[in-house]
Amino acid sequence: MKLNLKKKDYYICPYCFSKHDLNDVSFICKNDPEGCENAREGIFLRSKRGESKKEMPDSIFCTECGEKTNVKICSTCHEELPYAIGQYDNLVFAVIGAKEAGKSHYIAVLIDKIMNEIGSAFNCSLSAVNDATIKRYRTDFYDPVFKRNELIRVTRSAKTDSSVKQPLIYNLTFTEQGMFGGLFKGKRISNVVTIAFFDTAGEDLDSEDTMKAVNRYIYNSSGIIFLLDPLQLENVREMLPAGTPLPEQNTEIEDLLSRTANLIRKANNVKVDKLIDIPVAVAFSKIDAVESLVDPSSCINYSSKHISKGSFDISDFQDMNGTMESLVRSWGGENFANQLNSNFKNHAYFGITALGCNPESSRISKLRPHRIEDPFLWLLYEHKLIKAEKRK
Ligand SMILES: Nc1nc2c(ncn2[C@@H]2O[C@H](COP(=O)(O)OP(=O)(O)OP(=O)(O)O)[C@@H](O)[C@H]2O)c(=O)[nH]1
Ligand SMILES: [Mg+2]
Ligand SMILES: [Zn+2]
Ligand SMILES: [Zn+2]
Repeated sequence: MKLNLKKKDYYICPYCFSKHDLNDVSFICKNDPEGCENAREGIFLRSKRGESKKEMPDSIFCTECGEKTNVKICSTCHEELPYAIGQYDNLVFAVIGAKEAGKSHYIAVLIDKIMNEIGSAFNCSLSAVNDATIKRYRTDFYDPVFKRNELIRVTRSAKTDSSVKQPLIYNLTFTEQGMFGGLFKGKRISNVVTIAFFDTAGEDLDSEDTMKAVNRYIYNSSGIIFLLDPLQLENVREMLPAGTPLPEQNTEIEDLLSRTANLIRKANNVKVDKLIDIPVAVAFSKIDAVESLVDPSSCINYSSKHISKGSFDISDFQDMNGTMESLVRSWGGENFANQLNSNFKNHAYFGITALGCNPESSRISKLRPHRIEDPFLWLLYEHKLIKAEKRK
């Protein structure tokens, strides 16, 4: 199967998540500031009007010094755009979930997994587009979990902590082996996808009129990973053995889902009788904590084979999706499942755990992530970025 990717005719800025026509881009001159006033003052250079909206200009000539510049910036927030923007695809995967659903730990472990295992299995590599991403991933995500075996602290509201507003931005570069007996020597780049992860604070999702960037992050996304803590489900709380430590109950899961759906409908003008076409991966986090409620022979307990096969394993995916959906319904999530059906065209259920253990007093005793890659790989598969293994 040839993977065929149709380039979009717009781009989403991975910093402010605004949507732009491809020609709606600015540049800055990177010439020696001594010799050019535009470079010295950081003047934004606009590309010529009248160009096709479907074409992003590669470069322009500085109006002051005449040098060519290819340093693109977003014309809304003026952040420097990743080099691949406009040439290839750019995707924003939104990770959302209520307070304490497990978003920060999920992102911490997923990025590591993509860098170390998904990369070699799927011929791709993940690289941060800027130093801010490298630094923030290290300090806020990697170091606590992998180096110090500590829990990540609660994500503070972006209203009080501005570093939260800085998304983690990566280029996922896919390479292909040379074909036709060495016509292309070695590997060549077949696609570059810019992926932004924005670790929101659960509390920023608690009201519909939350900050604009969070809203744009959701309604302009190309895929949503909706994390749910099974320990928030009423039936699960009752079924677990007495004495099991339970988190405080917070936002009802179907409230967050309906707010998300309403937000997307309003912003993208999707009528109530139409379904939203952003794929939604509903991922039950902390699946380790409900192990006693899951049949030991269930696929949930086995590792997925996507990575070892180097392709998306459809039969495993279908087993997981079906098993998880019926569990959700039997755990009292009937209404949630129905709402998901009546709002989103394309959705699937997953069961994952970032930690694989119940942390004791802020320490991660043994880090054992399980099935953490499944929802992400499903979204890549839905975007035709990776191939599937057919059901036999
Ligand atoms: N058993 C188990 N507990 C987990 C797992 N992941 C997270 N937790 C627990 O859930 C708590 C919240 O996880 P976070 O990743 O901080 O949740 P969040 O969604 O980022 O929360 P906010 O930042 O408040 O929105 C952690 O402090 C852990 O106690 C997991 O895989 N298994
Ligand atoms: Mg968090
Ligand atoms: Zn210049
Ligand atoms: Zn921007």
